[in-house]
Amino acid sequence: MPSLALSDTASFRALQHHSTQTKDRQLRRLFSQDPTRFSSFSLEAAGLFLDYSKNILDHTTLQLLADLARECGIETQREAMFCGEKINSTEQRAVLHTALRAPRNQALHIGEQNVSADVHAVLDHMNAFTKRVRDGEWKGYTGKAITDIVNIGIGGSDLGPKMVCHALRSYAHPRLTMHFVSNVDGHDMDAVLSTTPPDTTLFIVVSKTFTTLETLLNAQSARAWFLQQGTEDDLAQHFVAVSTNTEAVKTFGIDPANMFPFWDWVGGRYSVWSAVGLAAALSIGFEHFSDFLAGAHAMDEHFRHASLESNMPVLLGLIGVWNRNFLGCSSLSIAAYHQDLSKFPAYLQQLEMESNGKRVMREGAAIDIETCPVIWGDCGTNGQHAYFQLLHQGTDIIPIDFIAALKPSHHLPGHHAALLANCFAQSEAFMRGKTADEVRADLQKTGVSNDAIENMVPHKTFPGNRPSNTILMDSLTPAALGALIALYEHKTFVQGIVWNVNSFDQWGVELGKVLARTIQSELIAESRPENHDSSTNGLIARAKAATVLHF
Ligand code: G6Q
Repeated sequence: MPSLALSDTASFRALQHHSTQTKDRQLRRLFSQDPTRFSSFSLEAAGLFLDYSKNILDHTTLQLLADLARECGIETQREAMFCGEKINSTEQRAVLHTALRAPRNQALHIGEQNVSADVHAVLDHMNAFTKRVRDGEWKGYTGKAITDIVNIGIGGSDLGPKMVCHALRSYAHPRLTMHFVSNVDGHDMDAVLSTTPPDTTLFIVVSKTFTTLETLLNAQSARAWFLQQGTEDDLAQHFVAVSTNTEAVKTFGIDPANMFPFWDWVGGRYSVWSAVGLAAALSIGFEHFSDFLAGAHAMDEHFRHASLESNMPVLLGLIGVWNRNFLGCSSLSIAAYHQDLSKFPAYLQQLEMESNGKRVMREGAAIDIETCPVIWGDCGTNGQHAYFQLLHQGTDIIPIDFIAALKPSHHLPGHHAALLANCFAQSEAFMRGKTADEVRADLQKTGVSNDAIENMVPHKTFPGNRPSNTILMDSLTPAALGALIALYEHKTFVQGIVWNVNSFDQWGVELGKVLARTIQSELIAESRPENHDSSTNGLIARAKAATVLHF
């Protein structure tokens, strides 16, 4: 682990030198010079295929990046994570989401805790519970089977289960409609409560701390709504909790028998594998949820044991470092060519930006290079008709991760070939671009004048040389999704180690949890606020005047 600034390490300097020597490299030329480029720069692991040949790099770049990873101590840190060392240094916690998806016989103890026994006890509880709800044995207070499930949680207690339920909706139980309420904005809860029948709705209150304002307020509103029809005695059939905080769950009024625990060594954004994934397990069934865990475990095994040079998460992470720190790319776009992955970019946004959006090193000194790029994106082909323009011809170079499944989970003829054709055509276009001569030749065929052609050439020219990765899976199964998420989790870990940040704390999020408290009390109070700047005072006063009855 470097205690020096990263830019002072030998491997970082070697990469800087290499990047200045190779800065004019063109992907087009790299492909035409080496017909084996695709096979040289692609690999398979845990059911996923990664083509990274359309990045502006060569074998030397990769070797220098692997040297950097080694100099940063990636192998030691990786083992420290898997073994349960307290690598989350600011919170003094282990980081063990990998233990949540390890098989029952893979023993792990940390301190007094038998981690694998505890993890599998909760999984067994989830198995029994999901079976009862799905089979219709778990009844609402009028004796009818559950039809609607509302997951109340925010951030890591929402994005994971919501994304997984959506991604695996082709596996969903036909009787169960899944809802997710996260925002403190009452419109979110109101919209759900206006459609759900109280006697067949099950609420899962998901909060690691059970102190999060949004979640507790939403849970209280759901409880009050429920009690308009049901009684206090009926609550146990309609409210379950997922948390690390048993006392707060009891105080809220949820029977601890209906609580699914997890542990402080599970970070919110890494928690979908724990009981936080209960909504997903209810929707897709426990067997499929187990396949989802197994897919992630297969990626864990690959990440833990493969050499750095042939390790998919390591390569994805190091290519990201190359693009960010040596090619100056400040954002990464995720293009999921699968409608069921439409919530995946938002999930990755939290995973990467909350983990590595940091400006000090683990030891506390300021970092002297750039860290996490902005992560954003949407589904292909929709993005092509919106922001892809900027990706093709804008002034910034924005690398793209294309993600696609080779086989669809629908039977509509023609659609899947069109989808994949667009995915592959876009990555080709980003790589090749279109030269001025190619534009001229095209325009000449249309018979327009030379003057008109020259006017159009700059507008129709594409610089190309835009880096991209393409990740393919056979089809979007629970196992493939598990492997895909684990791939990005470990990629995030690799980058965190290289940038020497603590990827497992989130002080910026904690700040948000306290910031609004003062203003909320001022909004309700009689007096005018005076303790802020004139803008904040003015906004508060305006809100008080307009909406006093609703507070
Ligand atoms: C995730 C973050 C954050 C967290 C939410 C909800 O890594 O810590 O997104 O998940 O703030 O917190 P609770 O689960 O404690 O309600």
